[in-house]
Amino acid sequence: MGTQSAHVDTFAADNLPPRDLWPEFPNLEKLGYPERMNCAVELIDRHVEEGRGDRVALIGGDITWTYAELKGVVDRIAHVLVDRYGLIPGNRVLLRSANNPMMTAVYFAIIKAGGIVVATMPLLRAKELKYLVEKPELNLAICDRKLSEEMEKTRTQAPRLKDVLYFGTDAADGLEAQMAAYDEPFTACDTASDDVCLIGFTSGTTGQPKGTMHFHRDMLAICDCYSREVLKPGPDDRFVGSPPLAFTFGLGGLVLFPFRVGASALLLERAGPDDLLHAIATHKATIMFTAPTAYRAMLSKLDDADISSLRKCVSAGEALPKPTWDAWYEKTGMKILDGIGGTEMLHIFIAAPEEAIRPGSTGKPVPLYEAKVIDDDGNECPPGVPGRLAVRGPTGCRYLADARQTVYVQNGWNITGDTYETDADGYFWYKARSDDMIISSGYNIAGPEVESTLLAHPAVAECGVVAAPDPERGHIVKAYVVLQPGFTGDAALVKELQDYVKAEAAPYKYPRAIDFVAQLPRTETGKLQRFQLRQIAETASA
Ligand code: 3UK
Repeated sequence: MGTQSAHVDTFAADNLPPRDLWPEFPNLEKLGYPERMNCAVELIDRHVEEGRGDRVALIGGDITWTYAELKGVVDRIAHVLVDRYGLIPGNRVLLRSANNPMMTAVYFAIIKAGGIVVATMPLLRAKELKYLVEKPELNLAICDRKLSEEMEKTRTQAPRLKDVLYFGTDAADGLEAQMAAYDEPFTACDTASDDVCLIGFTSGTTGQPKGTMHFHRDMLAICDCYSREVLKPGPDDRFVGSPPLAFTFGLGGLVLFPFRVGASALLLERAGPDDLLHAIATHKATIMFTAPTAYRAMLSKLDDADISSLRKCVSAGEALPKPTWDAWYEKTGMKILDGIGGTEMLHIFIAAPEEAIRPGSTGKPVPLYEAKVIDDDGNECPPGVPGRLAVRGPTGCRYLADARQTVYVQNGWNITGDTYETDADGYFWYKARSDDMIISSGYNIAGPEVESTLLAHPAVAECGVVAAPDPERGHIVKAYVVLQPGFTGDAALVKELQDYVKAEAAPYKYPRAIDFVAQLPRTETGKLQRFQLRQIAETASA
């Protein structure tokens, strides 16, 4: 066994899955991490120690903090947590805030003190928050005052939550007031590199959300694999984007990656397409992280925007359709970096650097990761044959006390739930979530492929394609379409779109039904909620 855990509260160790249900971690040793490390030290203090303390770490609202200033804030918060709230290594702390510098400082203060962060999406309600208090058995929450309403409701519904500490307030019992009493440096908890520091909950469309447990070393591994090898940022980069920090896509892309190289992060509490464009122009951002739907929404606004500072754009969360990639390239000259990641894997594990991109393909396994497409018996599918995506690498799935561990991890591989196909050159092509495949008259049809075809038609702004029950065919392909301004959703347009798909794709894939809608149901992370569309389709045909 490795080095001793620093956790005094052994909840994490007690609730990790049994060792034989963990995935394998090939290539982990190649990263050469020491047995003991605290990722807060590696990502923040290291820059101060090595003379980069004056560089800007965080910008947001009216705050600009250098690395030295951020370290000072983190240290004061850590003192408050340990001294006044009795935090001991291994305790879980719930964190609730929109993306901002203070949230980030609290995040690292918890980790620096040896605690475990349970970050939550700002839009969650008390009913959902209650589970995120109870499942990880925590008794302290730290929350932006602006979000106090649901927090207070949560408190009445989850009595084990003893303390709620607010920031963004000048109240005497608020975090800022309490921090003022401390100005000594805080000595980081001497954690093991495989001590848990984050429990990231999946958004979970069905059943309870799953808590994914990540170690200090995992926080660095995603920086040293995807970011260093594919994204390749430098210290002068300024990162911006939309995903919440409670979503690990946002955590990595907006905080860990810039911090690993001593770059700057611009954090926006509101990060819709207009906010993003405005922030890029104002702060001269160079690297953007957002979801495919935001790229599409920005396309029509680029003429009035100044994005000349931008040099790299990353897309993840759902498939990036080729028409979106093409349109962005045509308008900006930039090749969007698509990448598939997951909460279980912490971040992106298949992607391609600009020079190796094949538009429409997700790419190849990120260096130090391995991926394959397998059939129902676990045998590898040859190129061109769709199957289940399996991956392994330095990070991987460990659910917090959850029987679904054996669904995600099989034979040491992480099974993401996606249907993929490889080509002869080893590129990976996304088909659909495995449970989103449409079976119509015996044909297997991937909804996202039909969506991608429709998106290339000038009338289509957004679309979602799902199975609708049909007495004869079992299911039919049904499209929900949001139109571009200036188009009318009438029978003629339905026919035109159907003919268009028949001409561009195999005719059996064309949507036999098309509904025009004002918007599509999406998660806070920008994902299309296909199960919602399926329910609407079912109700409509009943
Ligand atoms: C889907 C994609 C096609 C896919 C995430 C980057 O999305 C993230 O995590 P989640 O746990 O969802 C994982 C699932 O989302 N997906 C994500 N990216 C792509 N499908 N192309 C893509 N580029 O079904 C995957 O299994 O919410 C993404 C980094 C960190 C993340 N947590």
